[in-house]
Amino acid sequence: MVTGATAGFGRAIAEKFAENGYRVLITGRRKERLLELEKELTATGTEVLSLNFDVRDIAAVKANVENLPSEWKNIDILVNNAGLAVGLSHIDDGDTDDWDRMIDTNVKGLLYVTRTVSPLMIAHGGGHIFNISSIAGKEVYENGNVYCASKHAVDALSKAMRIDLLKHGIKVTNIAPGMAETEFSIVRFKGDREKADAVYKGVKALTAEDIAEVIYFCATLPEHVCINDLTITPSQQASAGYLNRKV
Ligand code: NDP
Ligand code: 8X3
Repeated sequence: MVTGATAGFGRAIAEKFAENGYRVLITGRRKERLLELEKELTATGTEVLSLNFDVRDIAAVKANVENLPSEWKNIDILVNNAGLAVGLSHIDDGDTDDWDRMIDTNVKGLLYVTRTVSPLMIAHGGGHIFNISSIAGKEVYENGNVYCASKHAVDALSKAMRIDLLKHGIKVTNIAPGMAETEFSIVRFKGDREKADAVYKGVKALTAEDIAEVIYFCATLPEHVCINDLTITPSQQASAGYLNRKV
């Protein structure tokens, strides 16, 4: 099960697992994109189920997961990927609606999905949860305040989940990507493509496929091996603020 599979990492992760013969359950808010991906993946011969809901809506999360057909309830891998950054401003100047969107999606949405899916994993004797945090969950940078706080929360929740779910045989892997070119910056800059493109100027950024590759690797290691935490950056990035741009 991959949340936020209509774009970026989520889409690439769904494609990677589908091409390797996994049944995939994809979610997102944009129904047309979900149906388009469902069609694409189904054509490869894999079984796909798409669920159209907003992770911020606990009633919708519950209704969708609890009403899964029984043959889809044995979720063994959950990728908590749905998330976003909205806005980039100093704390004294931030838009509180943007803050709500980030906290509600990145933290509360991830919690709602985990709260609903983890009992299904426990019932089936184990599983593997991937939480997509960020380099922003390891460091903070100017203007990143609330987004960084939300991703630090994901980092903390990965550690907490690993402890709480240990006895149930559920592995938890925290993934902390650096700069990756997806729709992320377009969303952060509210549709301003010029600003979004400038983020990646002179850098060969990570691709969604790079992240999918890493997650697939972690998910297919032997049962007794759990990668707890991975920070992944482009070779031209040393930390959130240090980039060797070649322009
Ligand atoms: P994209 O904008 O390309 O994709 C984001 C996905 O999240 C979309 O499928 C979107 O689907 C989904 N999503 C957003 N809000 C919600 C919601 N409320 N309910 C359900 N789905 C939602 O960005 P990325 O692929 O880059 O981002 C994926 C994750 O990776 C995020 O958590 C992001 O914070 C994190 N990340 C990204 C990095 C980057 O540089 N790109 C680096 C580090 C971490 P829809 O709009 O259809 O609902
Ligand atoms: C996205 C990476 O550096 O823009 O999480 O916060 S960054």
